[in-house]
Amino acid sequence: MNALLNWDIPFDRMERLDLSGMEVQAVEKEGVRAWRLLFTQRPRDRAKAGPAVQGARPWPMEATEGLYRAEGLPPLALGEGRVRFGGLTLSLWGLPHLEALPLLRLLSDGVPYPLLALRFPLGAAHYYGLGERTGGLARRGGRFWNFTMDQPPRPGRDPLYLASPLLVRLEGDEALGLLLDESHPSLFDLGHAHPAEGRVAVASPHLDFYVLSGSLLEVVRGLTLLTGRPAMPPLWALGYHQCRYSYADSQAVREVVEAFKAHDLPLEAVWLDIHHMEGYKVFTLSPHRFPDFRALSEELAGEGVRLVPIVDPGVKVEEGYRVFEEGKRRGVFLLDDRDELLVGGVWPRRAVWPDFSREGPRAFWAEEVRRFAEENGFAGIWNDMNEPAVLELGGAESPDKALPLTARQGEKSHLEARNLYALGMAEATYQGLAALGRRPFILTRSGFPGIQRYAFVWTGDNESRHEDMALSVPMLLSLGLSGVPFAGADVGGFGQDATPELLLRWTWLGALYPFFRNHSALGTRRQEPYAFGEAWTSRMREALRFRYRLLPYLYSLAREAHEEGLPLWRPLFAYWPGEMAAFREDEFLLGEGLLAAPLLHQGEGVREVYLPPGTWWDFWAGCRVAGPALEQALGPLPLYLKEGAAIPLTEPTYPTRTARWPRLGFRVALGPAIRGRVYEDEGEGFAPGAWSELKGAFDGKRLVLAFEDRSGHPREGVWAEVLGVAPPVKGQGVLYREGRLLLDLGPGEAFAEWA
Ligand code: MIG
Repeated sequence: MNALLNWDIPFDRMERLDLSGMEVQAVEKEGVRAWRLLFTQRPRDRAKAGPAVQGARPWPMEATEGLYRAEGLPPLALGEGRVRFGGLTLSLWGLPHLEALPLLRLLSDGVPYPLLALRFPLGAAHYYGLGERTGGLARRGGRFWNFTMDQPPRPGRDPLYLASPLLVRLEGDEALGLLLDESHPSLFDLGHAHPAEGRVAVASPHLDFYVLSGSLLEVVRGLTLLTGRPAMPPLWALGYHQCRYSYADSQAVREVVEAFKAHDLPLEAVWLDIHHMEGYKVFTLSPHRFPDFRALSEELAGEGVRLVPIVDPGVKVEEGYRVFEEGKRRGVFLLDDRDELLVGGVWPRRAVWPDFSREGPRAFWAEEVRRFAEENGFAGIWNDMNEPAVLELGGAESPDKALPLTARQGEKSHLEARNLYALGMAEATYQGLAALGRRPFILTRSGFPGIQRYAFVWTGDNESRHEDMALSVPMLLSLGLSGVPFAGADVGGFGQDATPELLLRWTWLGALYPFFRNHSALGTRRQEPYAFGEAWTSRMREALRFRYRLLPYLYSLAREAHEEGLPLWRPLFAYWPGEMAAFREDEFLLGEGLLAAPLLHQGEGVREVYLPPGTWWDFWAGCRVAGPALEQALGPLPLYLKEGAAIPLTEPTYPTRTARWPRLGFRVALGPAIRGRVYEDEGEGFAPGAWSELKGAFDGKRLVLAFEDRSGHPREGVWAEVLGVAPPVKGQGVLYREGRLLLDLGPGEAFAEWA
């Protein structure tokens, strides 16, 4: 373990700092406003920008006697050594420099950084965010590092692959976001050292942070605007993905594709893990394993199946290897503190790492990505080991699998730039893929706030256990609250052997993951959805087909994430912060209208479901439940529609083509006001799309629905479907069969009446 993460920060020996060095600014970005506070000790840091926040402009403000006001922003007070904003009162602390020195040597091999900290009473609030963590959604009582590390998500482990110095505080129905815009390693102690106090420490010469307030989802929306909106994914990214470490040759890839076809299972992409390379050289293909690569990729393209290769950042040191030679010539690689190429061991025994903090290396990488994807017909790129993870340094195991923190990255040390490594790599990869004229699709393991601008995130090396599946629920919720809406865990589990029961449950849960990919490790039992015989395969097929039925809804939520930064998965307390029972981590909302209560435990055939206040409709059975209530539910995936929700569905067809659904069916949950919408476009490229809207009302007797179709494309049919109602006595465009009421919205409007 690196000295850094063992390090007990001596908060008790810190001194309070004078706030006169603190600059306050109101900032605005696309309608979102926040306060920025910047504490600097060196004049040159006053012009500091980023690394996460981009494009926020100063907003007019007034300051009188420590009181800062700006239109549309709650006031901020600065005085008596404290900053007050909303319910939060912060003070600023520092470690006297002399005292800090020995510790700092430990921390960073002598890089002379002071240590700054914020302290605040925790009060009665709840705390969330901080990205990818194990242990659950609630952060109170814990201690969390931001230091990207190749560490699999096991209980008690921290930090993991992704760094996210972004905290959300919720008190009653008022939320507050605190974004520490510093890439240096930081620690968030939320009542671990002292039960009543929050402490944020950062080993940096400056302390730059933003605060904003609103409802929980408004705060998330604001934080994602400051750090950048999530990229709009191509439709196929939301379909089903099959991966394994590794499908190691053309034959293996063809077998998988054939098997999916033979079993009538949907498949968007087959993923190529590290064995596709020649000698672990990135941007190469093994001519022995894939002698006919172009033919393979064209053949697959004909079947609508894409290929996504892994691209690790470690570049093999080998004379004559173009990427290495050219990169060296252009000075793109990280240097050690003596200005020599920094060499370490990863899959290639000797490798060097591009410095993605600089523009030149990013442009170099973008060009490699573009060429590699174009020549081989790759649809997206998978970035792994981008913490970056290093297995060996100078003949020994490297501490925390990290590069030396004194390594040079342009003007910065690796200590300062490490947390941003994956962000820079994703930016370069995005540029490379965008040059092909399609919507880039990137999957990354590491990241920092802002990563959502370029990539989906997966939670790394979990294991085939029910506990790991259950853990994925709070992990994905937390990523969503931290601004990363597109995320998934390896379905079926990466390490260890999956059982068919586990795989089936996980495949149903995965059908709701923003990113749905089955992946498993070298040497584990095969776990493709057809791996356990026909009886299981047909049950897996149901889950996969359900995913495809849900695509119009998921795609519309993806658009909402892109436009507003809202996560696809939302905790119940985002809407019912006043309900104690809503603070749970085994249920979630997909969008606003669909509540999921997955079966997460081994052998579990029935589970208890908490339904928040209001009326809920069982998605499958159509019966109605009045909340708040505890319900018993049966598998495979208990789902409930919120009163008034209208969820766009389609018939499962695969592989996906465009995000225009000629046959569209809204599943409607009766309620006084009914609302639903669907976003449609090419599913690819950059041409504008359109939102079409369903609106309606139900007064207990009469249901009226109107559909405003703005898609501009021909439909074969638009229907609304209502379950669990008696046959109506009157209506227009209605059809009733076995408890199902169908309303034909083709003409634009329909109604039904009951006696
Ligand atoms: O464990 O490339 O998290 O998904 O299959 C070694 C091999 C490195 C870690 C990734 C995993 C991937 C594997 N990689």
